[in-house]
Amino acid sequence: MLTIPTGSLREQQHPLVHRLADCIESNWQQYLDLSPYQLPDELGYVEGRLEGEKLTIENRCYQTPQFRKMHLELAKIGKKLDILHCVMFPRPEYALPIFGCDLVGGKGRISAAIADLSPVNSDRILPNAYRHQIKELPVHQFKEHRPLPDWADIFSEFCLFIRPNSLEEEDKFFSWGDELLKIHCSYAADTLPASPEQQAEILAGQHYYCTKQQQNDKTRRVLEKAFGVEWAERYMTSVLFDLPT
Ligand code: BLA
Repeated sequence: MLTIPTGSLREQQHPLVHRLADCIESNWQQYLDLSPYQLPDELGYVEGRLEGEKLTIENRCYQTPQFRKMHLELAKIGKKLDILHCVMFPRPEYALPIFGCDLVGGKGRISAAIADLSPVNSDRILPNAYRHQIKELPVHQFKEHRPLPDWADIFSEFCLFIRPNSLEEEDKFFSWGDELLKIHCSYAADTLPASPEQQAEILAGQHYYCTKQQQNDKTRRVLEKAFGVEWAERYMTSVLFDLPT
């Protein structure tokens, strides 16, 4: 069994980032058979400067029989910005949705918390097993739901995008993310490959997902300011949202 290193950047980050990073990794360990995934060499751990602040990016990346790439990225810009980014890309042979989660915060509070299991089949509806389980989860109320931008038509009907308003809401978001991961990892661990026709459809759906995520200007702008336009383009298309082949 592969041991995930403990600690690191998250110890200096917002508590919700820290907890969710630990939670993601413990679900991965518990349900899936992890092996390392090699990111482009110089992009595993990155330091830069943004408006006089130190920017640190720490990437952890794994693969399993069902997942091509499971990526957890933590980033911190001085005291200004704290980021958790996580995407689990299934291998296109499997009819599995894409788990994605992003936490963005700064100056002690989280401004954006989003989590989804995004379907990539052509009807863009989650498999029944997922829909049944998600519908049985406790319904959490949040004071501030945030509107999704135009590129975000990739997300499911269950997508949660909020600004947490209290510790209690942070806890509720954390639990929701944990539940989604448990549903997803346990289902994925037992899933069998899809038919060849389905696989072509899945590949197209994953391409669509990645090209849409690459249109997130807010992510791009942060990276461009710290590392330049070309670096940001390469990072978004080869580390964050590389297209499956
Ligand atoms: C929003 N993402 C953001 C914001 C920033 C970043 C600064 C704006 C926060 C706000 O409006 O409060 C920045 N996110 C980053 C950076 C990285 C990152 C630099 O992950 C990586 C190094 N984004 C994802 C994933 C999802 C996602 C996996 O990476 C969803 C599953 C969504 N982020 C997402 C959405 C927004 C966002 C929907 C809001 C965009 C908008 O309002 O226009």
